[in-house]
Amino acid sequence: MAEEQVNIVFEGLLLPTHVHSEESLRYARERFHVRDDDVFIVTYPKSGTTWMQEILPLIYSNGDLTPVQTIPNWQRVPWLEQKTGKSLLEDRPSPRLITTHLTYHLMPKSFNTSKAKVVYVTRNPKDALVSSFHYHNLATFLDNPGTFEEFIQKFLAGNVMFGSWFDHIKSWWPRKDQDNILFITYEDLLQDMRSVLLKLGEFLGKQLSDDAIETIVAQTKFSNMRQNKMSNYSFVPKELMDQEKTNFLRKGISGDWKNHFTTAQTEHFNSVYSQEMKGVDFPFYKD
Ligand code: PPS
Repeated sequence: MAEEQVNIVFEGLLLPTHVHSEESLRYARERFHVRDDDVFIVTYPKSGTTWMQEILPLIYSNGDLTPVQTIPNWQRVPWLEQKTGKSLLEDRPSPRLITTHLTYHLMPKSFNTSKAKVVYVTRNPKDALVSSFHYHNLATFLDNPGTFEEFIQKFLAGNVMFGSWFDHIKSWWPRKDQDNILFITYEDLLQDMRSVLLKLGEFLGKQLSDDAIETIVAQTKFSNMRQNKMSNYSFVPKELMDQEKTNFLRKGISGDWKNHFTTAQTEHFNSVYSQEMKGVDFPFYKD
């Protein structure tokens, strides 16, 4: 596919045309009506979206596996800004669980005046970059990432899908103390899922039984999610995602960047990171 067909540019952000259109983005921004009991999963791509799309429905079902075993993740917690957003979300009964990769400034206009909740999942940007690089090699509807070095340059300049990681986090992080926003890190999910579940339960007003917690911890383990056809994208035709090359649920670890970055690339990334995050009170991922 020619480059201009692969992406559209919306408000300065590159977005794959396979799942986004000017119309779907305008709908999300201008006409989508946010309800007070909506819950958004907000992520920069490759930061733990699919994981949270498994966790939240299980919290809402108090550990009943039916939703995650019978409904594909993109229908279970649909993406607001994608072409399917309107049809999947508009008439859905409350409480709606909604996914978005949008920056704060591009959220629906009605979001600001609502009490809707946001679970923001962030991940070490070097690991998100590595995950995205492999994803670009896997998904034929994304542009060619070039070499790893070229992809680092594009990522640091924000010339990748959904734009700059720095702009994304800097748009949401200043809202961290709002009652309706909870920040979770991918690394916390890996390290201590139980504690995160308790935090999420409290934030969402859902008291989870001990049995439910045990079930959710087991079901959301990488090895189990990799087997779950409703979450591992195995329904997507090989022409769009050739999972014989690499799996969508690829490694599921923290620190894989160390297997990819040279010393010079790490130093360069860290120096751009410190410049971009100067004056931002964000305690993670400094090196
Ligand atoms: S997307 O395309 O934006 O929706 O991708 P996203 O789901 O945000 O990120 C994909 C990465 O998350 C990893 N993942 C997990 N890691 C650990 N445990 C669980 N359960 C899990 N589920 C998803 C997935 O493997 C991708 O990371 P990498 O580093 O590529 O493995």
